[in-house]
Amino acid sequence: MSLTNGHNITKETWDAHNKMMLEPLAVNDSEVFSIIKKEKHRQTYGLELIASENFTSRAVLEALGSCMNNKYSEGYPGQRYYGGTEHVDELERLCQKRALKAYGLESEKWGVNVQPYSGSPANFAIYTAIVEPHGRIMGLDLPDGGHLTHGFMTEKKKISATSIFFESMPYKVNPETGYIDYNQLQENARLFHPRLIIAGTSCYSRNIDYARMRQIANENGAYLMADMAHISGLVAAGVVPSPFECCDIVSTTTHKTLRGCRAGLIFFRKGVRSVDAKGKETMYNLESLINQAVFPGLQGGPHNHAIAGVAVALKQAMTPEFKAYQMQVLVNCKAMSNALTAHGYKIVTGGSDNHLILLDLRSKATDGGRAEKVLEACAIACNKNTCPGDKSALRPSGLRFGSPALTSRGMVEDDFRKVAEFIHRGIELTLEVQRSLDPKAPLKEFIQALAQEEKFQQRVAEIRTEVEAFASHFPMPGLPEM
Ligand code: DSN
Repeated sequence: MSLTNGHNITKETWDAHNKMMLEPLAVNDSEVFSIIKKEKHRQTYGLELIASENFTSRAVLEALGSCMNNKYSEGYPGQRYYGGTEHVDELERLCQKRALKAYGLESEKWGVNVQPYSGSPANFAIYTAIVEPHGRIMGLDLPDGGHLTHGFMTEKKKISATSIFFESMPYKVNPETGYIDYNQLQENARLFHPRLIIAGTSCYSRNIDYARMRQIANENGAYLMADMAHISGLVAAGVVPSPFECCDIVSTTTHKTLRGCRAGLIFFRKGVRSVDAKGKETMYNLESLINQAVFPGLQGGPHNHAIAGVAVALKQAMTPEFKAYQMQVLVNCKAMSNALTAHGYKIVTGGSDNHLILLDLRSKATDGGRAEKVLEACAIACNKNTCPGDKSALRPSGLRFGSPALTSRGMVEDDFRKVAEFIHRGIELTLEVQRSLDPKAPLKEFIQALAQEEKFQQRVAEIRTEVEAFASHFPMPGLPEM
């Protein structure tokens, strides 16, 4: 036995270790490699309609998979707790500069923190920075299209930490129209006196009236924050209204319409916040509060590989090609919405100003959960969602569809009309399965019938084969093999 050192490690073991460190994934871990290959196949041969998803570019994935992953750099550029940070400093500064430029912001008036790991930590950092423990926040209720981190709780339970550590009073959409009920928000804000109002959504197909929300925030001396996660790519391209004009703070994820890797950003205002009747100025002090809340308040070392990926995505977001893409996202969504309306479906609010639609299945005597399962079996990925006025979040009656991911594969309006046709066939099959069962049969029984009855499996196979043949014509962005 030839030993290499005093730890009883043989030369063979040490050589094997060194070889392991250089092996490609396919050789080193065929189990993980094969799962990734299966997921790649699912993405390539399926129709990805989840409104919050996208296919990022090869360049972003290369940056994400780079040696930037290896570096610790707690702190901020120029003030780190580790040595060897000269290149991550350069990277983080570049990412900050690009983030401001992508949204047309001047560095005297706005700053940005590019370290949040994703949207949920970004939002929690904002509340930690400016809302005292048990201070009051108002966000759009989750069943009405808001996000968990906008203070979600049910009658029985505080679900999100944002409703445990802060006092949350949600606002709602009008159950008839599906539009945000700004009048009700205004009335409730006058009683609740929130410290922070959140203008942001994860399932809302219309533009937000930021000016109206600014006015409501001003009446109460509240901060106005936008969570533009869903629409941040559309905002960067200038094809939907920008929240920056009216808001004090803007948070976003970077992997939805913005099409980067998974991460988060927080933009905050700098300079003069308000001027009173005597001309006395009050200044913003958001920069240090937010930076401290992100690090060291909530996070440790920034994910420098993610910052690299975000920087690349932001560069792409400033190109004419990106603007063309976002314009196509909008028209594709409208084409899908119109085609589904022509098939007799009800779309909440009657259509869409952005990248997503919410289909209301209440008039079809089925629900989102069942339809989602059938569509999934047919290689169409979307998600069940509550519709305004739904009595129970446990049986949501809607399906949410978004156009960003398939538009990244080059699809245009005609392709989305074809996609709508596939969705329609999947929902028709859902109704057939449902008709074969007791109307009160639980979801489990529905799934069993779908999986076990030959006639249903045959129909699934027919649709799936056509979906896969159709999807395979469109190129898949990203790394060729992964
Ligand atoms: N979970 C995301 C969505 O699907 O909308 C939001 O973070």
